[in-house]
Amino acid sequence: MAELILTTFDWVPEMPRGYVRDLRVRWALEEAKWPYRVESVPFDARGAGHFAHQPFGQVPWLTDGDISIFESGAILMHLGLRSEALMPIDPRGRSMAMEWLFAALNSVEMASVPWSIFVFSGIADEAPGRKLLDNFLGARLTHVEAVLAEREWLAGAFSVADIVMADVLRLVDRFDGLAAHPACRGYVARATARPSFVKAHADQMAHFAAADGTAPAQPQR
Ligand SMILES: N[C@@H](CCC(=O)N[C@@H](CS)C(=O)NCC(=O)O)C(=O)O
Repeated sequence: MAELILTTFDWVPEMPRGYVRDLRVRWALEEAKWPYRVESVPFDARGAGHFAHQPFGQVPWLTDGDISIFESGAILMHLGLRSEALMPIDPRGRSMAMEWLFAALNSVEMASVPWSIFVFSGIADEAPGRKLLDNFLGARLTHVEAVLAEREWLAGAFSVADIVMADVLRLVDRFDGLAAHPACRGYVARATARPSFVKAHADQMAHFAAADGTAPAQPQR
């Protein structure tokens, strides 16, 4: 197997620490028990080399031999196709993992990110558009809640779909958006109690703390 190199920013402000999407990749690599190296690109000065790997100037991307792949979902799919610890190998289980991986990104995160930007920005509850976003996210969460009330993991065994869905829901939970969705909350708690998440989270915190000389914070959900 070629050396796996995960690239993230050298530093980010306090607020996104613990939530930068390289965490999804770290988590998957920990679950698969594959060694990897972390490289950094400047947060403040994004050069042509950065855009050559990630056309939006974002992170993360993964280098696997002569393959360089961006988008956390695509990276997890790339890894999942090579490890049963990340994706079932039977066709039914595999298609379930894939559909839920896309659902996490394209049905839930598409609602949760605009909502969390609104909430994080401190825009008043009665501001125009806020109700629309609350309802949009609430509808998606209602359906995920019904599914998670019935199963431990989305595709039978734990898979990359759970890494992405739990990470998406974790951000909503950070802003108290899961208060009315106990099954979603329980799922986030279950997923983030996994040793691989705890290590991935601690490693990300340490990575960013090293850049500004602060001590890493305690692991959080
Ligand atoms: N859809 C991308 C999103 C990547 C993304 O939003 N990365 C953030 C860090 S979590 C970033 O690089 N933000 C800096 C920016 O957008 O300029 C993925 O899942 O990989």
